[in-house]
Amino acid sequence: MTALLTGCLALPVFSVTAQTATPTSPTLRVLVDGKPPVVLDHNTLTAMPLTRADTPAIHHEPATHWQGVSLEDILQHAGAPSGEQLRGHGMTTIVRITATDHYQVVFSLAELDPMLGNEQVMLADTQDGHPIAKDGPYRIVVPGDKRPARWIRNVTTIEVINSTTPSP
Ligand SMILES: Nc1nc2c(c(=O)[nH]1)N[C@H]1C(S)=C(S)[C@@H](COP(=O)(O)O)O[C@H]1N2
Ligand SMILES: [Mo]
Repeated sequence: MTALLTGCLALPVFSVTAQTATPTSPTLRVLVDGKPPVVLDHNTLTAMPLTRADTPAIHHEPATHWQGVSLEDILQHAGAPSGEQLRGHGMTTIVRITATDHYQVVFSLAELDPMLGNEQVMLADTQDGHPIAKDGPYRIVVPGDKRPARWIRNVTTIEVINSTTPSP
């Protein structure tokens, strides 16, 4: 019994020690094929142009005011091609986003490009004026989607990958 109690008491102490060792400023990795990896911290993101969106109540999500930065701005910051540079094989380039629970979603680079699809997709870091807590610190919000399945929570990594298949 004493051994059992000691075991139970020791566990929380161990996990507190482990938590203090993790970084306090969460970072986001942006990996663009052929470019050096970019790690974005909170300060870099807040220096980028602010975007806002108001989304109505859909699915389980309440009506919400979001603030953050546009995904397109993040991709350009990390060196992804855009505008006139985005052509040919670039039409099969995908943007794959991964979360802490390994949920993943993809967009095409062309659907996000301001000269092509110009679809508004944001990386939100505040929800109704507060930092996104358990679903954050970063969540993708696609105000134009009819169902929030691509509103991936707890984003950790954004990858820009060419998905061209070899010719037969
Ligand atoms: N990280 C992560 N984000 C996620 C999901 C998930 O499983 N993991 N589910 C998605 C789906 S399918 C929906 S409908 C919305 C809302 O999910 P909820 O209904 O569980 O809040 O979040 C999306 N974002
Ligand atoms: Mo869903």
